[in-house]
Amino acid sequence: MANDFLFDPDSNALDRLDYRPPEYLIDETDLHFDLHETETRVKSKLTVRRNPDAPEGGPLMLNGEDLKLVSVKLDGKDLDRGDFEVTDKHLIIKRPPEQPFTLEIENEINPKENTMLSGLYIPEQEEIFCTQCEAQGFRRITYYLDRPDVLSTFHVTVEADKEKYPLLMSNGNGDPTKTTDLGNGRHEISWDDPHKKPAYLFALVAGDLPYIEDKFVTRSGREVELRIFAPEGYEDKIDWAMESIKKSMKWDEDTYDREYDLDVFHIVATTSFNAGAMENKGLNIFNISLLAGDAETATDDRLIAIEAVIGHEYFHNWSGDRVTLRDWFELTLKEGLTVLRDRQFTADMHSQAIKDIEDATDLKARQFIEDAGPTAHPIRPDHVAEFDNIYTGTIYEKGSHVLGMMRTLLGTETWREAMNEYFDRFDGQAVTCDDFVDVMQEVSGLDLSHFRKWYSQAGTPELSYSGEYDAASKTYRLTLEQETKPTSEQAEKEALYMPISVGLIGQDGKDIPLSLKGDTEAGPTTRVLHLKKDKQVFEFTNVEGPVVPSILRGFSAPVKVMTKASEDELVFRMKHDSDGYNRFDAAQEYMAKVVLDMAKDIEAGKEAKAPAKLLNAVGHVLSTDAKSGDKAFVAKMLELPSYSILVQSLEVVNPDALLDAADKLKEQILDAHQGDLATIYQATITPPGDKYEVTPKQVGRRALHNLTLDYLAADKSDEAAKIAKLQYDQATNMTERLGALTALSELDKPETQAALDNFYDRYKSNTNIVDSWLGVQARMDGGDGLERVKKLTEHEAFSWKVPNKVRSLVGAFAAGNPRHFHRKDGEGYKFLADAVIKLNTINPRVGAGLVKPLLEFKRYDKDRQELMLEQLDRVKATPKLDKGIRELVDKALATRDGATKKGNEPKPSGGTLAA
Ligand code: B3K
Ligand code: ZN
Repeated sequence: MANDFLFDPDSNALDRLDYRPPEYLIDETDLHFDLHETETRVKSKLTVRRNPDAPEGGPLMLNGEDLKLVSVKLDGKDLDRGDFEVTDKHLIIKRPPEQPFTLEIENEINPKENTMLSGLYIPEQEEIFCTQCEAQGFRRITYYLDRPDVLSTFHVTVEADKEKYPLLMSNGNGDPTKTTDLGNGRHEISWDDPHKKPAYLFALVAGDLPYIEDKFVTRSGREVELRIFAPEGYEDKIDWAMESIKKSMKWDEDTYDREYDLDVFHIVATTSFNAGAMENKGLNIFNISLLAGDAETATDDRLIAIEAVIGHEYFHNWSGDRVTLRDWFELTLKEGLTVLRDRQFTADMHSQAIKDIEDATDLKARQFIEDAGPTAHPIRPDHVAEFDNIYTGTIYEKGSHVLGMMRTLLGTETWREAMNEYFDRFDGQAVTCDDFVDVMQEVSGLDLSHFRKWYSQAGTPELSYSGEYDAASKTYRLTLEQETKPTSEQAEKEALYMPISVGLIGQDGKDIPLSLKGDTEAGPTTRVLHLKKDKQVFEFTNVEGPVVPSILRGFSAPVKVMTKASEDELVFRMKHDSDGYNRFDAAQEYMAKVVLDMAKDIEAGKEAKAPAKLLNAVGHVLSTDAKSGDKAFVAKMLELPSYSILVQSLEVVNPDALLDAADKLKEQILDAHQGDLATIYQATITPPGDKYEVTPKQVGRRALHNLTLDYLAADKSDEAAKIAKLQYDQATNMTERLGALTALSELDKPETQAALDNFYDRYKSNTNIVDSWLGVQARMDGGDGLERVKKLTEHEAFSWKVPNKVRSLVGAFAAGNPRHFHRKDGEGYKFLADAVIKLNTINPRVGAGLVKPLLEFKRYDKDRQELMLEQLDRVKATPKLDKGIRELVDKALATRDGATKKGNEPKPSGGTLAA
């Protein structure tokens, strides 16, 4: 099939290695939109020529889906019926001329009925037109070569009703208010984008949207008009977004030498959007949840996320737009890289240690699960049926960590130099991950051939270590071992090349300077070891006494540490590790061990008690760090490991026992440290008159305040409900108010429902806050959780057509309420399957995202497995099942009878801490 990847008829998947360059190129794309809600007319005029690099010259197969073709002309003449063919996927021009030609196509679309929110659509309850074209939405607008390696210059004219749609926008330079009146109640405007781009970066917006304006002057002096548009009622909540865009522009100049390249930068927010946001050239479109927010209406975490996503989409202007990708298999080229850039940005704006902790925790909770399950894929996958299915933790987050390792290997300065070379060399081109690594290799002079294996091998490498101290020779031999278990579609694994950052902590709690055998002088106290083989030994010299190893500092590689350190060692590292991430990790590891042990006791009908050693270690954090230290860090140290992390260490998960164990641990920590927790809670109250700021100091204070409240509420006492209610009533910001509401939601008290009702009444006009309200209730542990969620699907605040609502309620329930989702009667599973089946016709992209918790059936007992499989079978039997949902369900069902996952065997650490 010309112009398309080949289909494998058996798997219905596309193959990366079947890539062929396009046979035709489109130099100019002239689009005219005559916007009408149910009948929009699209006229396109394409300047087409044969691709000299692929001179086969077969038929021209333009992609098109859900389009009504009106006419097609070649070089100004109507094409004869016999010269073209229309299928449900293509418009085929059978015998295109050898010489360049123009193709004029007219077609009709129905934006109002477009509930898939892909292509041109009218969002539910909004009177605007907007678009989403990545990955393959442009073909739902008009017939086109809808592939990222066809780059074209776009000229776009938009015509619409003048009253209803005063602002008309597309990519490029211009002022959306300066339209031409057409005299018949309609008006129009033209947009020219000087930068060639693939169709997935096309955007169009029309509507009557309030906006704010500002300016940014780039470092070479270009003045850029910044405008942010939001639905009515949100225009006073986008100042933080405006600050964020200015910070992003400056940061990318300072850190990556990247300057903005148009005279305007527009951002539009909508309430119905499949993704978080989209990096369309010069016209980013955002999900309202990641754009609107201020102190009163968004939490600290949300504001930092808004800043990060604004940064992310802006950074795509270079890593994605100016240098784009050859095909969708290469998605991590732009996404992994842009996530790495936004992670650096957030760390620079706030705190490196907290960012390291959050990113590592997120990777473990989401991506490690993916790697261990039926949809495991490498960061550059080889077979994909639905490209929208690969917007995953693997391609985004793991991809960013792979690049982070490359940066570690190159060093900061060489990385910057190599990145500049990458952007310069490939500006205006569609390239691959191999092109990227070639540049890194060339500029650094390093041999990265082995490192490239990260792009093709799926699965989480498991890292083990053991140390041996020899007092006579004062040497410490550290053995590092790696192993990657087979993943669902890849049995054979090889050793990977990874930087392992280590330190050795002396008995006095201080890091020792590290010299490796052969060094002439003592090195720094943290060193990066290059692990390339299954097993390697590193010998440290001049080690004066026993040490405790601190391995994988700063989470230097996206791997799972398998070695189980002794409890004494964990406590020691909780107190002394100079690496923030590893100190936190020691606390997590210890708490995870305790929760898992307690869960076993609960299952065995025994009393579940946390060891005094852990309670004392927590006490140490509370009494020492909370007073002197960084509050954000203390809050992290006290966070219990999440359910999705805990399940990864279990052969068979018993959700109730696990959740009860975590509750009990919290209660016992409260019991042991009520005084300290209450003191810290009081000490972290916002001082009267304090001006709200998103600074590490304030954010840390509020995080610790909410966390201590959460502990204080662990005994479910009336007293705790009173404290939470008081915090709820007196809160001056959303962080504290939502923290209080969450604490109340975990208590079954009269205050609980009262606060929930009050919260809804107070904020019902703010769609984002209503999402938080749905989310809190979706996760509630007490009462009949499923019944509550079912009822909420009938609430005026809920709509199946709005992705944010579905995710906040149904998605949060399935992924964040294990007790009720995993009900023994299978009703939780049935509810989710019903939702997926419903969404199959409304918005299958959202349905595919929702189905994932069911794919995890292997982690549960036989009875639950059967119930989950029954629902997967039901989804599979849905008539006209979307190919994206089918791909995921098929992958899971293919592992139905396979062997169950191997348990993770703990290994001793070989730390030499004297007891
Ligand atoms: N590139 C978009 C995601 C598009 C999602 C398509 N299913 C946002 C981002 O990663 O920046
Ligand atoms: Zn992105």
